This record gives sequence, structure tokens and C-alpha cells, in this order.
Amino acid sequence: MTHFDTRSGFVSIVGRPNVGKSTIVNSLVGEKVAIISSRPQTTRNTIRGIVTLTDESTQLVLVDTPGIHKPRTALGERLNTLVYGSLAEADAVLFVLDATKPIGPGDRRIAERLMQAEAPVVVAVNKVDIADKDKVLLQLSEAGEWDFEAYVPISAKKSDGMDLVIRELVALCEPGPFFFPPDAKSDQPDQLLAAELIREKYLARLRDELPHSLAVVINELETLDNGVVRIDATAYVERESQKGMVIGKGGKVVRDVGTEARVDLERLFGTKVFLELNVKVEKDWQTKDELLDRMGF
Ligand SMILES: Nc1nc2c(ncn2[C@@H]2O[C@H](COP(=O)(O)OP(=O)(O)OP(=O)(O)O)[C@@H](O)[C@H]2O)c(=O)[nH]1
Ligand SMILES: [Mg+2]
Repeated sequence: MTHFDTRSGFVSIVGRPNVGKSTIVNSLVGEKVAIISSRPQTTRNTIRGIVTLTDESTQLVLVDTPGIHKPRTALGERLNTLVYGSLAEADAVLFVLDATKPIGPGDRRIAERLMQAEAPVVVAVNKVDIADKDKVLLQLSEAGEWDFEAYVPISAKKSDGMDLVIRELVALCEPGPFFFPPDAKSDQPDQLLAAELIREKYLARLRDELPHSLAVVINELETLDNGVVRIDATAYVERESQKGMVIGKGGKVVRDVGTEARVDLERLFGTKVFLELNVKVEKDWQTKDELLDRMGF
């Protein structure tokens, strides 16, 4: 029999779009490993954030997932499949609810799926910093009928209650080896994180449906002799008519996004970054399997 001095576990973070899953992951990890926006469907792939307790007794591998919703495109379907697929490898699930919204059919559908899954479920009622106390209590008691492992009211934005979340999840870990070095924060390749940071800056400034039509791909990422990191990136939109909005008047939008992204990228790489960002039209990329493959979904 194998004996382990350490404990570890994979935790899937699931819930409807925009409930704060990625904010929770960043808060637990203590670093920005996942991008955040006020728009639903921000996260598009499973991003792993890693939390190792300071005494190095336990390692949690947090798997941030896209919000579960009614799919309307091939991309939407892939995202939902991705989420439910992540449950197969999960030792525990953190099911996130938004305290500012009543529990709806979307939440119930997810809850029913989770009841059939093997992994134990901890429910986090998030955004309590902006929700009425009464609403939080009501939601806790309604969710309590699902009979999951534990219920924790939190504010990921204010990092309130995160120690409770950690405690509940650690209790569900089994003896086992660490999957990553104790100081690791994420398993995400630099290319992907860089593309995500650029997309985040766009999400913050584009209106209407455009965010869903946008994908960012890193064509090249290299460290030059002088230590500067050079990144060549393309923002894809679906229609010629959208190109103008992504570029902006006189190139203002693409320039501002580039400037903001560079600040985050320089923090990420710890060095000066030279970012070349251009815009291309790739018709209906969300519905074409071949394009989704190429974009890494
Ligand atoms: N006030 C408040 N806002 C929060 C909290 N947690 C997240 N938010 C906000 O909610 C919005 C969505 O947060 P995300 O972390 O991107 O949500 P998500 O569940 O990952 O969304 P998808 O990836 O689209 O499924 C952002 O505007 C966050 O700043 C919180 O505890 N309090
Ligand atoms: Mg997210």
C-alpha cells in the first residue's frame, strides 16, 4: 500500500455565467490566473489555479470553468461539455451561486447534475458584499434543500470567507501526491494567459454582442536578446462591420487595449513587453469546428 504524507485534490468550480467563479479562483490563489469581466461567458476554457497550504500539507488544484448556460452555438456546446467533463476528474466541486439573484432554473439544472456526480459538493453563495442580508439567508436556506456537503457565504471580490472555503475543500481532500510544485499558481502556458489578458481588456470596453464574437490568438511570443518579451497577437472578429469597433477611431481602441494589456503582461513576465496587436475578420468562427480547434478550444 502506498502511503502519502500529503493530501491533494482537484476541485471543479462550476455555476452559471457571471456568478464570480474566476474571481474566486484568483482570490484563493492570491494571483490573477483567470480573467474577469462584468459580462457573462467570460471564461472559455478550464483554467487551473493552484493553492498549496503554507505548511505544505495539502494542495488544491482549482479548475475554473466556463459558466453553464443554454448553448446556442458550437462554441457554447463545447463549453458546457468541457464543464461537465471536468466533473469526472474532480475530487470535490465548488458550486457557486450569486447572492444578488434568486436561485433560478439554470442553478437548479446544475444542482441536479451535481447530485448525480460522484464528487462531494460545497456551495458558495458569492457577492454577499452587495446583497441584502435577507436575500443571502433565503438563498442559503433554499440551496440547503439540495443537501450538499457544506454552504459558505462569501465575497470573492473582498476576499471574505475564503478561509472557510479552503477549510471545507481541504476537508474533502484525500491523502495523495502534489500535482504541481508547491510554489506553482497555475498550469496555464504563458501564451494562453497573455491572450486572455488582452481579451479581458477588450471585454471591458466593447458593447452588445461583440464580446462573444471576439477571440484573441498569440501568433508569436519570444524573449529578445535584450530581455524584452515580444508578443505578436491577433484579435479575431466575425464580421467586417465589427472590425471598426475593435480598432476604434484612428486606431484608438486597439491602442488603448494594447497599453492596458501591456501593464498586466509586464507584471506577468516581470520584464518590458513589446506588444503587436492586429485585428482580423474570421467569419463565424464560433460555429466552425475547424476554427475552434485552431483557436485551442
Ligand atoms: N460585488 C461583487 N462582485 C463580484 C464578486 N465576485 C465577482 N464579482 C463580479 O462579478 C462579475 C463576474 O465575475 P467573474 O469572476 O468573471 O464571473 P464568472 O463566474 O467567472 O463568469 P464566467 O466566466 O462568464 O462564467 C465581475 O464583474 C466581478 O467583478 C463579489 O464577491 N462581489
Ligand atoms: Mg469566469
